Amino acid sequence: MSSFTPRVFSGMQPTGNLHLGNYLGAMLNWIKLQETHECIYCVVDMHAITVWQDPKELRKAILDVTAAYLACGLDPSRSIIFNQSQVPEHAELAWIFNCVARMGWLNRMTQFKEKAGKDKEQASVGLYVYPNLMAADILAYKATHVPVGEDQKQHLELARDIAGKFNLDFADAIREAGHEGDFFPQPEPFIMGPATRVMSLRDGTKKMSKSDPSDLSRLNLTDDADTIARKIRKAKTDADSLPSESAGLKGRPEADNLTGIYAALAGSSVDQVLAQFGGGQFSKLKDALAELAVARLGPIGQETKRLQADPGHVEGILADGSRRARAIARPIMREVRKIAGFVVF
Ligand code: AQP
Repeated sequence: MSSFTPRVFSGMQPTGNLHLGNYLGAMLNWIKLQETHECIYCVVDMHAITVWQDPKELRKAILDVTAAYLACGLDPSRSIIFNQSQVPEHAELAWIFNCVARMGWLNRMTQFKEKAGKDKEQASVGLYVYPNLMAADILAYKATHVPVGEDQKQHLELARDIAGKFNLDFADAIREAGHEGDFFPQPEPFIMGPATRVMSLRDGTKKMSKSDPSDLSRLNLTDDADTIARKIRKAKTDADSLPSESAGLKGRPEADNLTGIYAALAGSSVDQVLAQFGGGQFSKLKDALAELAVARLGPIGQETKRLQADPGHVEGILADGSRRARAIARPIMREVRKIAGFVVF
């Protein structure tokens, strides 16, 4: 049994509009966890600059993502909502973790390989050490649970390795500082629901992503009804009819993706969706999916736009959240400094 108080932490990058992948892979679980856990939700602006961001656009994107958080149902009276750069303990702990994590561990990270592409020499150093900052985001709050999409599983495993190595390397210092047992928890990933990896609407083998150059590849949470319906109509499919059981989705990434999306939006299972649409043409599923997506995402888009028109309100929520987040992170970081052997006044 862990002796750590359960605490949830997660974040999204302000690198563009939130999309259906962010919503189904992470946000739906964030919303649910507010009912049962203390939750801290961050707009990870320092992660965003690991690839170039125009400062003016970044500023707007931070407020837009916050507006989307609120429109989806995150409640600032229950959860802490803030932007990462307002709590300097994230960067400070990340430096300690840069010195704990091993090059060999980071060299295995597939997201760096994908994002850096062929020209690794030109990638920022920040992109390479991104997982160390992510470990610091979580552990600056001693968070125990991290709801994320499937793509973040490897980074979470690294965060666990970093926590473990810190606890081991500094075991004596942790004890001498008066802490019983481990200093950091081993954060658990929460990867839940029928759509933990939503794929591009144009290519069922590629993750739906903010940075895909084709807007047709994703449903943005701010798309209007016509755009949502058009994108679903144009979504790539294969030539066969839909199978009646989930085993029949093997090797059919587009069919798998569309049924998973439908199940997640309807709050049902893939088997239930196939019981309804199996044996039929894709067009039937697409019509129903367009209707469902408009019903679910339309109100979120409208509320996001309403909040975007009131940046003062959104900034106030971030300012308040940053104060509350810092009140938790500051004493934890002070202990880390002592444990590391720094002279602390
Ligand atoms: N396609 C996806 N399916 C399921 N979950 C997803 N997530 C992202 N894409 C999918 C989850 O959303 C959370 C926030 O992600 P992020 O914005 O911090 O980073 P990302 O994974 O890099 O998102 P993108 O859209 O792919 O951005 P770009 O294009 O900038 O790289 C995470 O929990 C993630 O798992």
